[in-house]
Amino acid sequence: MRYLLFVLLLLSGLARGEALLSNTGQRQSVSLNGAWASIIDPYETGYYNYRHQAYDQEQPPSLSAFFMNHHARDKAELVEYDFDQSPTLNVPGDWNTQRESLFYYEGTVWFKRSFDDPRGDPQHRLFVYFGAVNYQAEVYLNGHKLGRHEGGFTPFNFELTSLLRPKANFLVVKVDNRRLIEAVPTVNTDWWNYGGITREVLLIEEPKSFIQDYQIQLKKNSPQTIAGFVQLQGAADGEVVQIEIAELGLLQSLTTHKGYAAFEITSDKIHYWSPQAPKLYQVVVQTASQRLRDDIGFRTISTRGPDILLNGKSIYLRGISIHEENPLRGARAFSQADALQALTWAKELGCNYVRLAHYPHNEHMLRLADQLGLLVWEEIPVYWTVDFGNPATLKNARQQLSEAISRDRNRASIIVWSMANETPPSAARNAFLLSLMEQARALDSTRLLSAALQHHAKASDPLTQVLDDRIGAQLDLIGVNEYIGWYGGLPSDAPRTSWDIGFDKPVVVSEFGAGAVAGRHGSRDERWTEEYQEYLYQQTLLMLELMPNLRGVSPWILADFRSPKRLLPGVQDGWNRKGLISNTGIKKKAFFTLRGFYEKKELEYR
Ligand code: GCB
Repeated sequence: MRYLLFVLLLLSGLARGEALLSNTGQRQSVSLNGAWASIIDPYETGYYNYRHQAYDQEQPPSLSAFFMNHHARDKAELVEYDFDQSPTLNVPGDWNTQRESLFYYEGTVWFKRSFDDPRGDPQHRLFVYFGAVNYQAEVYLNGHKLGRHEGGFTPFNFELTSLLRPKANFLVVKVDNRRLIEAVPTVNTDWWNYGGITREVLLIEEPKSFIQDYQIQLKKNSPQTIAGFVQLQGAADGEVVQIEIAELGLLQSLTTHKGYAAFEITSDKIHYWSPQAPKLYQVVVQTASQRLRDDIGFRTISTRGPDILLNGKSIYLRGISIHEENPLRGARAFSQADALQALTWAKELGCNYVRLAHYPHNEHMLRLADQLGLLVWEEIPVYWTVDFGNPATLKNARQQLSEAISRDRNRASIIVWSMANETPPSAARNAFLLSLMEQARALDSTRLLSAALQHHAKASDPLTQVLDDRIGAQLDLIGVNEYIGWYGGLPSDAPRTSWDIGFDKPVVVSEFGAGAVAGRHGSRDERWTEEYQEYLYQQTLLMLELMPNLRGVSPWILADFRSPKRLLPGVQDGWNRKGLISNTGIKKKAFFTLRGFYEKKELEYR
């Protein structure tokens, strides 16, 4: 029985990773970014023996297992892999764009990186932190399994302390980006399935008792109360933690119980964060052994009937959808510079809002959005037809959602957690989304919950579009994707369309768009020309002015992005061309159409 319990614990630990360290940028760390040895292993030879049994289930594992990083001890020994003779791949980075032969590769790649114990204090603990690995990661240190993680866009970490050696530790990661029916997202997506260790890797040194996570945000409906919690790990009962916001003259001491303490602090001096004035306060969370700094903004977000209220005032979301791709490199984005480029373009467009589609983007995007004053819709990759009836799929989606919220809950820019994109209504789908919403509300009750829904034409009148997806009744904000004039009808149908909205709630058109090849010109009726795209924007914007409850829009999409589904030669060539900016950096005509609309909207909602 005890053995069974141990195995269960071990399995659940392996599947989940460990409690997430937040605000990693401020922790004492050493970067493991750079060149990692890599072995491309399409048959998973380094993972399974020839009877297809996993090596990491054997005790001790065979030296043939790649995570053993074995080297022949003498000339007679047979060893059929060698990280040190293998080519390297850069971390962070997608493998697809680092080596031509990997462009379409979907499968397993092993990564290895060696390091010496970096700790300044041998009493301290050491963790390895991955910003993201797409899609599945099995992580080993010095031949021992640390755990596995599923989900390509959220962070995870493992403690290494008990396995550390002073010199030549070897960290091995098996990365597998095969698409799977039961995965989140599932096999079918309209974006590139970039594989690799796609975000930074850090070794993080922590004292024995340390600050693992905290939430410091305004309490819902209570603009003068800063509320939240601090969670310590390894703390003795009764350990004290302090929260200080010097600029507001606030200093609060909390006594933790089992490492946890909740708090509320009031102040009538808060300058609220907003796109016009993205004020961030320096917040310090401190224990006897650690001091963590964060820059946090305070704002309220709520709704009243069709209005979205930011700090109590009605706003219109002038947005744009963005993928986590640098179009100029045609590669997965990961850096501060990539984030700056995307968000600078959004600002040039006149945005006060961005929809980060279709999964949580890297943390630079959120930190920068906080600084630049851009409101954010963050979403998880519950996209199209995930396996809604599968409990393991739900567990996975819930985990990705919690990881996203744990990482980003202190970013004032985020006003929306989105549960899903264009998922087909059914009882199983509704139950799935309700479970996610319950999870989101339990972790963070302060933000609006949304999803990008679909609409349908009224049976008796094709020019009336109905928005009545029942899940909308549970959402705070209704997102709707519409492609009138692209996937059906003509652009000129848009202004003649009326909308039957079944909810007394704010509506955001989370997508509309048309494909255009930058530099291709012709009549406004000719597909793929800039003129067609421009005309579709003009016509759609006329429609939006008449759409009931509309309080924002995030057209599809800021820039052309790679998609293996977009195959038309000479036009798409593997790119979704709905960008307002091409992958050569050219702004298409519709960019300026939208900018003009946003200039007008900004004045209207001043
Ligand atoms: C959509 C999807 C988005 C696609 C887009 C398109 O509705 O949400 O992921 O890329 O349409 O271009 O068709």
